[in-house]
Amino acid sequence: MLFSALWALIAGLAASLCAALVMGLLRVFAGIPAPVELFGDYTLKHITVDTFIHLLATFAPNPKTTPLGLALLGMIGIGTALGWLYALLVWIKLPTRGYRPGRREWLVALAFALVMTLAAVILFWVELPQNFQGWPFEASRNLSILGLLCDFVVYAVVLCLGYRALLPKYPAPNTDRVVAQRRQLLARGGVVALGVGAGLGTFGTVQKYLSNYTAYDGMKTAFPDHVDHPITPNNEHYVVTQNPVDPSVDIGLWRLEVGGLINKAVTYNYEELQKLPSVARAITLECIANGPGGHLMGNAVWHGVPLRTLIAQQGGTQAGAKYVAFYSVDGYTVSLPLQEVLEADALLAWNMNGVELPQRHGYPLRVLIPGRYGEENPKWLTRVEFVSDFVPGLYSSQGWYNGTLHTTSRFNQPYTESVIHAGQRVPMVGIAFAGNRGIKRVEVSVDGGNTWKDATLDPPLSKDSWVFWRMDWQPATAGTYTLAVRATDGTGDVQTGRKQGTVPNGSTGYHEVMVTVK
Ligand SMILES: Nc1nc2c(c(=O)[nH]1)N[C@H]1C(S)=C(S)[C@@H](COP(=O)(O)O)O[C@H]1N2
Ligand SMILES: [Mo]
Repeated sequence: MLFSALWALIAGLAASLCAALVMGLLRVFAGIPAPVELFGDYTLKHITVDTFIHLLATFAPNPKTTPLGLALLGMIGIGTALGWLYALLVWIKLPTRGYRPGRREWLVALAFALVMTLAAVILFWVELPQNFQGWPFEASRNLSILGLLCDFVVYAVVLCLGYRALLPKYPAPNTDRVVAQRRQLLARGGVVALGVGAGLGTFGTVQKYLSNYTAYDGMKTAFPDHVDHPITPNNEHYVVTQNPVDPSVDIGLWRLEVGGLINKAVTYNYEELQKLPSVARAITLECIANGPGGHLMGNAVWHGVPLRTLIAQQGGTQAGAKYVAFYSVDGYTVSLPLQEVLEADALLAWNMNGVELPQRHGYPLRVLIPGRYGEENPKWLTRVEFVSDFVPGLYSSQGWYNGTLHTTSRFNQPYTESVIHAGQRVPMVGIAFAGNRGIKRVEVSVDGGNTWKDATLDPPLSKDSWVFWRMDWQPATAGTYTLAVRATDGTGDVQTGRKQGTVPNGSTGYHEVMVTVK
């Protein structure tokens, strides 16, 4: 019993490593999400925003790779332990005869593969439609299921053959004892070699996977010399992504599908899509995690087809279409009230500042929803569905705010370290943003919010763009000053001074700068 348990664990480990190698290869070469990623996506949707923030801090500075690595080790651990369950179920009396697994062993192994696949498919059903090469929705779900089946079949086959090979045996009749012993040794060596090889192979594929790691996640918009360009250059635009490795879409495989409660469903390839009537518009994006004065905000000219145009082309939506759901190839899902999205004139863009969408900004297609935080502007779009009910996604499931973004404003200059002399003219400049509500007025205070004066506004690049404000200040006397700025949006609502952190509703409060006048 003790012996078979030991051999079972070794077989289980070799089988787990082989399965891990297959998972890695499928992920790296076919874009099929690895079970650990599916597990991660599933988990992230079943925790609250507070737990999420807590986990981010716990696993800092590698909040994505550490948990994924632990999940992989955990999976290998479970696979190893299951070798023992397998041994229990096949119940082979030792020593045994022959290297070929019997019927019962094959049946148990088959049952293992099927039960594991079924369990994963049921548990991860919502996460399955994702593929990092950009396969469409249904195809990607089928590929993910096929991938899981492959992983678990490989596990089961190696477990079955490996366990048999490892077990001590009666010498076969008419064989020399020495020959039999050598054969046994070779068989055991073979299983160990297979395990070691698969382990090394897994290590290699993990390295390859991590060579595309999204180290740029959370990158802020560049702010050289405390200046914001009216239009942020693409390579200086802030980036946020849920993925440890972003999709790298094969444009030949990719499609945009439009369906649900719409009169004519349609599928476009990249070329057909770009023939639709299109427009270009400056739209500012801001992450919900952007605090007062923060730089998780950028402005770009996006070019693509308005959702309205697309709907008109397809004969209009049907009664009962209350929400529009966007599905991305990385499994990211966002849904929004249709009415609001149409009023905001949402855009499906394939071009950013005059060039094809950069990979990290959602190549080949992303959605812009003016008035909403970045989290509701899906990248790598592949499917648009008109539906009667809200479809939950990652951040809405965690409990992040999903309403219109809060009005914000900030100073670019002066800043804390600015050298200011009494009597000198100091140009003050900054930006204000209220999504598609626009900015009507910006006021600046140089006395910590006691008195306010109007700044002048540059004409915005569009109704959805941030606005630059300016004002000159001539401090008469030396001392320390607290500068503050507040904006009034297009509806006449004044930005609130109430300080609120970014989690979970998005920050509010004025951007304040303390400066010293000499
Ligand atoms: N498919 C997909 N879309 C996504 C995300 C993502 O992880 N996957 N991240 C969102 C978040 S939280 C933000 S703030 C914006 C950032 O867009 P950017 O990287 O182009 O600036 O993309 C949003 N769209
Ligand atoms: Mo975000």
